[in-house]
Amino acid sequence: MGTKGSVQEALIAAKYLPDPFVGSNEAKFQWIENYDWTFEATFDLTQIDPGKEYDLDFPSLDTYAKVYLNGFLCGSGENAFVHYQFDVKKLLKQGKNTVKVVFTSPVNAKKAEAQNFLYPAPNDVGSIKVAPYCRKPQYQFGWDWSLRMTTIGFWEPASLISYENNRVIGRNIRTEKLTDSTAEQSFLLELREECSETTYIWESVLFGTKEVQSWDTHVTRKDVIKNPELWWPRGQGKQHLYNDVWTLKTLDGKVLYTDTVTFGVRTTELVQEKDKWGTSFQLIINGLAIFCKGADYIPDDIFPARITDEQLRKSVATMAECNFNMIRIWGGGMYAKEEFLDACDELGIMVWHDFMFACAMYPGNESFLKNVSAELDQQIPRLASHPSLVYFNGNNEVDVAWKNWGFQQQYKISDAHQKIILDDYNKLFKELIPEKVSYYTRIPYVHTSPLSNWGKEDFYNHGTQHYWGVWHGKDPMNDMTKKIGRFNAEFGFQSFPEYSTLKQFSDTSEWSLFSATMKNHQKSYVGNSMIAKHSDLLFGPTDDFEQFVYFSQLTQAKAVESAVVAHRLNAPRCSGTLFWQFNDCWPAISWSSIDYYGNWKALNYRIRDAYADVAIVKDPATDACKYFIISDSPEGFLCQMTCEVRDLKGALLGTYQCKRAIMQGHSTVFEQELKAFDSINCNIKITWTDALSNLKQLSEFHTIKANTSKQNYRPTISFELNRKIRFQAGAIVIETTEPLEDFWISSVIPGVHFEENFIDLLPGIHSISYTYNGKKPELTDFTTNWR
Ligand code: BMA
Repeated sequence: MGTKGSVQEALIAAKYLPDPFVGSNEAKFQWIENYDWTFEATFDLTQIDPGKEYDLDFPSLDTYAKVYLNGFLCGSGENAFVHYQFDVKKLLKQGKNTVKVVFTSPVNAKKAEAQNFLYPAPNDVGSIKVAPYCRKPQYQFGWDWSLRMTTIGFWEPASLISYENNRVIGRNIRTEKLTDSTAEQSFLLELREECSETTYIWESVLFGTKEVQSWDTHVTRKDVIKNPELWWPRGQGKQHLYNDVWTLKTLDGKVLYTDTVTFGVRTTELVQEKDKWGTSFQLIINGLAIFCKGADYIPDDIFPARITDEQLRKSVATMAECNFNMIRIWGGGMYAKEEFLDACDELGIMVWHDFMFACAMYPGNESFLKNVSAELDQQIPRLASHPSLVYFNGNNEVDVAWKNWGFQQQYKISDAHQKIILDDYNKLFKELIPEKVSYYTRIPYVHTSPLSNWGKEDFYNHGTQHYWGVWHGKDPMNDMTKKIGRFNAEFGFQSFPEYSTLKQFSDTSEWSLFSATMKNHQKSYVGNSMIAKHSDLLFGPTDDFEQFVYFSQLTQAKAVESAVVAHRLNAPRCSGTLFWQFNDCWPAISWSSIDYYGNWKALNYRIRDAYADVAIVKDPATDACKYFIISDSPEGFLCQMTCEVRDLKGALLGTYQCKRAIMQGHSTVFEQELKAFDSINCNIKITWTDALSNLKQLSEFHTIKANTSKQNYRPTISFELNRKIRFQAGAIVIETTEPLEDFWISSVIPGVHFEENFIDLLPGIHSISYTYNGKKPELTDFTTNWR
């Protein structure tokens, strides 16, 4: 015990199978899911205390498992989202003990049910679609950005836990009521054993000691905080967190539990009202309407056991660095881990959490609902105890799929079966889940996202929207700036990852859109032709694969950046923008803004600027030289701005100044002054002060015609030598006599991160800082692209 992982990872570690990410190795793993597997481990116990209880504790069993201790069955699992505890007191031995976990493969476990009655599951690429029946991350059955890898094993290590009488296995913290001067908080501890009407002593450093009565498996207390300090989303105030220490004791003084507890005080509401545009979807935190900015989050790895707490914290730190205030945990993956949510609490990232159902229809029979209930009873209170968790969503695209994807005809579903499927939907997403959510929390819940499909004009006026008209439809790229929902929970465009990532899974001889390896790493049916179509339109066709990779990133950045800017400019009609998708679960061609190895694509750099709380942005919908200042800052401020216009050789063409009182929302800057430059190539540099009086700067090219004079030109690249040496950091100097548009510097060595990238450089000397976490890069390790 003490280890974690899956059959698949064990076979890789034993060198029986190769790295599934490389080439088309994925195919070599597919047989595994058709077999049942047994794990065995031993541990020594020097002593068994007869006065104590003993549990075999499995934070995760993935998925269909029977657990034996010393040859006797002690428990079983059927839901990878449930934390299992099995009472093993009677089975333990002094000395050597043997634990055996026998896994039935997810396919074997569910194929009879799946063959019997069909629930459409278009992303499941297996021959028998078992995904809807399996309470296991749905992306592992195949997705349009994921390989198929149905892991069998443990995401976390198992352990043996001993305790006296009872122990605490969960908690629930919530703000019941908030006024200007008080917050009413309720706190709950969940006990391992039922113990109705037992009296306990609950000590709290913040609130004092109380005698509390248990009911069922719960003990609760209510306390009032006077003049509470609130938890706010990033940009709207501080993320105040209260730290407490709780101890639960029996009346005769035995300690059942003692732990530090961190919580925040906030309220969260969702307004969905008819208004002059249609139907709103506005999140209100502590009484204040918030414009939500962020992305959709998928699991960081196809192998859940590999995801480290450090990685989760780093992801959240990057979100904060990129000015997100929200992240959506998408329903085809896994429930967020504590480390992830702790980081969101600390950094003010609001969490929109889907329940784990996506793009398929799901059963609603008694045993399925019972299984889901076990997951809800654990996950809802755990998740909801975090102040960052502000919204629960029933599923990803299940409702929209049923109504619009043509399942009924495609799968020839009889009327009677259609009725069953729809009833099942209602039982799960309109009865069971909302009942559980309102039982445990005050957090708003809606049964699905999106509430409105993309397509017809009026659809964009109501509730949540996943706009896929450019990728899955034939809409022109510019529609990203026009088809604006009331809350845009998904929209995106794919790109290729950078060269160092491509090298991890392909040989340079395979660097073509048509190689088997490249095709296997593109899982969307739309394929690379959609990237090529828009890239060709924006940047011209190219036969050079490496240049295409670069263009693909610029195309993606342009698509998504223009959308989020349009969404922000559309506030308050529009109240949120979450692009698809933040991360990757393997090195792939996908919608991600950060690749599997953590490298930032062009999109991620652009998003950081576009999401700034106070941002200067160019009009995304036209080619005009028109700039807006957008502020999410809760307070107004006075802004002093200067604009310099130069030709692309650097000669000054004009200087303009203005002072503006900036209120929340947006206003136009330098529109009249810049009209004269609409149809010429120039560089626009705007310098201004933000709400905190920081000096900020935007400098970019406004190019109408491509500059072809630099085709064979090479700038000089060197290391900056006079810089104070920081640990694992450096700077690159770029000396150029030509203007370099969208200048990209990347490293063939993994782990190098550039502070800025994909930037416009006028002739002159520029420097870009970088950090590295592996081998120190040499000059020859850097690759550059520009236009
Ligand atoms: C959305 C998501 C995912 C999918 C993406 C791209 O619908 O919810 O299911 O990966 O589109 O097609």
